[in-house]
Amino acid sequence: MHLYTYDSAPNPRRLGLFLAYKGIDLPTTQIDMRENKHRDAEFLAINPLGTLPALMTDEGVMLTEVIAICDYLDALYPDKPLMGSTALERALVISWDHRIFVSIFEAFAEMLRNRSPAFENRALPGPLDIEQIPELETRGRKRFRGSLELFDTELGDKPFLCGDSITFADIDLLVGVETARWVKESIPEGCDNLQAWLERSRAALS
Ligand SMILES: N[C@@H](CCC(=O)N[C@@H](CS)C(=O)NCC(=O)O)C(=O)O
Repeated sequence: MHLYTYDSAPNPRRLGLFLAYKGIDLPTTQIDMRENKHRDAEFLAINPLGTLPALMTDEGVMLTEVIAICDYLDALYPDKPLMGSTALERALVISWDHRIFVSIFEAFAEMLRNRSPAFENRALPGPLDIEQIPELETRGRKRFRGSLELFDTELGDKPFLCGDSITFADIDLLVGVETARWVKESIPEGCDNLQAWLERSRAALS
């Protein structure tokens, strides 16, 4: 197995926290995204999507989606499960995770990538040239804040998103919330359940 990643980027960090919690150590190559190394022909020959992280399995299959990599590794390394231990728990983790990806990570990308000259013609991650739509920045902020307010209500007084123990869904929301600093967003005022959850999740992962 071989992991290609860039530790400080948000999607690689989702996987990095998963690996650290489970104590999994993989042979790894860092691809410097600040230097645009993920768009070099050399890396595109490995992962034609040009996205990170990417895991090459021992069978020579390339996995490019963090949720799939985590699900695969949780099955291979069952100690300290993060993807749920029953069929229902697993469904809940995937359900939360999908919602977090769509409503938090995509909202973040809308805010980050639709104005900055650094992302000109690269408004979406990946190999396609996609023009910016500046209005999406405002929509991203609305999606981000509104989704967190909904999550706050749904979380209520549960310790973690899926119940009593931390799962990959909590890791994803934590990375989504912490990365939002880049676009000057955070947990909205009054979301006290989420604020307490964030402290609990940080402690569980440390
Ligand atoms: N769908 C992928 C997303 C991976 C992704 O978008 N990673 C970002 C880094 S945070 C990336 O590679 N961006 C490449 C680009 O901006 O062209 C997943 O769920 O893992």
